[in-house]
Amino acid sequence: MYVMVAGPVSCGKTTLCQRLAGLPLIGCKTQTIIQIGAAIDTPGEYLEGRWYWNRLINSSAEADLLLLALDCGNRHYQLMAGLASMFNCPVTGVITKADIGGEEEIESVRKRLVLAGASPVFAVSAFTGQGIESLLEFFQQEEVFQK
Ligand SMILES: Nc1nc2c(ncn2[C@@H]2O[C@H](COP(=O)(O)OP(=O)(O)OP(=O)(O)O)[C@@H](O)[C@H]2O)c(=O)[nH]1
Ligand SMILES: [Mg+2]
Repeated sequence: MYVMVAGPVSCGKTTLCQRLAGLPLIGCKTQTIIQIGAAIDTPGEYLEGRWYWNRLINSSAEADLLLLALDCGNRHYQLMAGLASMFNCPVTGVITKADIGGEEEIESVRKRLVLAGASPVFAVSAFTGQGIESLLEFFQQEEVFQK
């Protein structure tokens, strides 16, 4: 049972995967699609560059759930409307780096994730642990991500 994580460059996907797997948070650039615990981590470039989308779609075939991530520090990145519909699995939104976002930033990211078709949407921080428990409970309900 796998959760795949996709989102723009530096939005905090790898750090979130490490947090979900209970691993030390070690920053490093993701160069290709890798497995971290029960998560499939992807490079941000694979979402930002449409010519890579086939790789995301292929890898999502292994996933029971896709987490679409966008961070609070990213004020302008627009996810394509209906983006979630290209994946053959349910798509849940994660507002990452919630520790650096005020209400306005969190709301702005939530709107962009919802427009992309992600539902439900969780606000999380891998650094402080905010929202991580709720996300893990959701995985349990959905019977995905058994560590
Ligand atoms: N404030 C804050 N910063 C974070 C958090 N999670 C990650 N970061 C920082 O954000 C930067 C990028 O984190 P990564 O997890 O490597 O981001 P990524 O989405 O995997 O990036 P790519 O692999 O390049 O696509 C690093 O400097 C992290 O320390 C968080 O919860 N809060
Ligand atoms: Mg990464």
